[in-house]
Amino acid sequence: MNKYGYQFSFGPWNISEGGDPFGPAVRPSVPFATKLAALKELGYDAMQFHDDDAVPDLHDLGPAAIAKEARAMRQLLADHGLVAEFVAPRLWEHPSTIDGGFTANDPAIRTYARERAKKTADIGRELGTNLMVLWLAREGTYLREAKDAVKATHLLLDTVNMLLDYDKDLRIAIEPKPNEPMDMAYLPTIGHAVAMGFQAKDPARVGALVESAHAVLAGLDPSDEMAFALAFDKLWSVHLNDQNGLKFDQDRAFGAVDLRRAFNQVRVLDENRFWEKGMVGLDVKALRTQPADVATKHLRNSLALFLRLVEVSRNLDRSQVEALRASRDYEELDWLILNALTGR
Ligand code: GLO
Ligand code: MG
Repeated sequence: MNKYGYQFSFGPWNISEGGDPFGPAVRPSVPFATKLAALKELGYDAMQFHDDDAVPDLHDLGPAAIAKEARAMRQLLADHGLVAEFVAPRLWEHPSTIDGGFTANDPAIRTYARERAKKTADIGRELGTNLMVLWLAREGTYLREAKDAVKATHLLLDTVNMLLDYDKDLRIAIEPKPNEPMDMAYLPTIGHAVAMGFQAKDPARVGALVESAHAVLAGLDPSDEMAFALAFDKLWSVHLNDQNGLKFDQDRAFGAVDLRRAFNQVRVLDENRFWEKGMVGLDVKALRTQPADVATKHLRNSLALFLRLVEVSRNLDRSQVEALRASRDYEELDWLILNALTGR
């Protein structure tokens, strides 16, 4: 915890080997224990998990063994003074889920996906977190005719309701992304996620996670996406990072591409006391060019930049901002912000 009250998190996938679709890993894989130590050293407070980050062999284990492994992970975190922020079902790698899980055309695969998500909820309970993130990676299509989109929407809603029934303490944060790996995802924006939540059987337990890069890929501004969720008290976590235009999902260090866009995300979060609502996750990836011994600097930079931008936001002359809004002198407001961002 820092003096501003924010808690920071990342996931084991944020210290990676640098493989991309065109080339193999270029750094050795880092053992989980080393990642945990790095998390602490870098000033972070919590780890984010996929179900199989916490329980790698979950496919081969029964409920009791899964619970035991998850409890051991919770203890390991506690030994480092850390906690788990959330757990997410990794439904995009298994051979069964090539065409999605919850929205697959094959009912047997839908059953697999739902059963796996229930295991994820069990793991979360043992890890000491009731927050489940649903990044619905393959719940979409490459071609529109491949699935029935109305049915798919109902299948997603049924899945959310099933999970809410299964675990009465569970809170679900939907992490939308418009594309990649699919051409088109069924829940591409925060509006979609929030609508799904309001339609669910217990709307108070369904919220959203905004990832900066995903909003940019949807052609939207991440701070406005965050604001929309905040307006309905639905923003339960964020994945801050950066993205250079409409390309592949880059997961660049926070603020590395567009400082002003980063500033506005921090401003919106801070103005709405986000530190009381959720953790600040940094879903950032080291560049493939980064040598192995310096491959956590993206995490260092992202956290430090967030805190600097909190200061910039808090030091803004609010009465001047109000006056410039009132007089519609947005050129002067522009200058005020640019001065703040350049340390004047
Ligand atoms: C990929 C997503 C991914 C999720 C993570 C948690 O584009 O951002 O990193 O956030 O798997 O579900
Ligand atoms: Mg993410």
